[in-house]
Amino acid sequence: MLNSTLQEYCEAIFDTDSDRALQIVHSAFENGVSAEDIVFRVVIPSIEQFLTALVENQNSLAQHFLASQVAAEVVEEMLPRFLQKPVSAGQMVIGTSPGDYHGLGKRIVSGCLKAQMLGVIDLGLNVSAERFVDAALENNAQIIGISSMMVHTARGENGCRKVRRILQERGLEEHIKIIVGGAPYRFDDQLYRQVGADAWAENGIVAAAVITGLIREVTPL
Ligand code: B12
Repeated sequence: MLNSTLQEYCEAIFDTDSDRALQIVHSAFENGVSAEDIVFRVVIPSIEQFLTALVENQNSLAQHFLASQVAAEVVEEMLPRFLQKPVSAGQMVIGTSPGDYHGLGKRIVSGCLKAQMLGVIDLGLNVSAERFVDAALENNAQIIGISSMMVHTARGENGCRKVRRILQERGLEEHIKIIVGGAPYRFDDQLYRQVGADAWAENGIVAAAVITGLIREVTPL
């Protein structure tokens, strides 16, 4: 049953038919598949499949985008139906760096992370360094995620570098970690260090593992 649900669900995403994808998980749930199995054995494997296919140029960005957005929606719907109350892996805020209006990558990453039990608060586009830090404190987030698609917004003084300075000045470095992502970091895998981030990740699946590691290093406030 689970294998056929996964296959039908992936086919619906492949056809970019989100209504059908949702219908498939709803009918599986009504037919006795647990909320846990829907999340961990259908939705997350589907994102992994679409990401692998994207890397191998076998599907499109639209399909990957849809896979992560539908995943986030299903997870939000299924969480209250878990038999055991799910443990949140942690909390993060995410946004694009000042001057950067490329929001698509951030939305995909957020969808993937929500599907993997991380609380994600999306601060939107063109987020100032002060706002990143204030929002992290307001929401008890251990992680600040900064998305930059342009070289100057990744390297610039007002983005990650400034977030790092503020964390230093306010004595928050042990409590809040920074992860960055976006094309400039893919082209130079040491850039994250130069701009003062704690880590980078090339996509949402890798990001979930990296973030879980960072959260272990955080001292709670
Ligand atoms: C779509 C696009 C746009 C759209 C953005 C629409 C939107 N709502 O997002 C529009 C048309 C608005 C746009 C505008 C501009 N763009 Co543009 N744009 C692109 C394009 C074609 C694709 C970007 C994209 O969405 N990629 C797909 C996503 C899924 O990939 P991604 O963002 O890398 O995200 C993945 C990972 O990086 C990672 N990730 C992303 N964020 C994060 C965050 C964290 C925390 C983590 C862990 C991981 C992570 O996970 C994601 C999912 O797998 C790129 C070229 C390209 N092929 O990359 C140019 C590009 C980024 N744009 C560019 C430029 C120059 C501009 C403009 C200045 C053009 C102009 N003259 O007006 C403006 C700037 C606007 C601004 N101030 O931001 C340049 C940047 C050059 C550079 N080296 O700096 C590029 C590279 C094009 C080029 N070759 O010249 N653009």
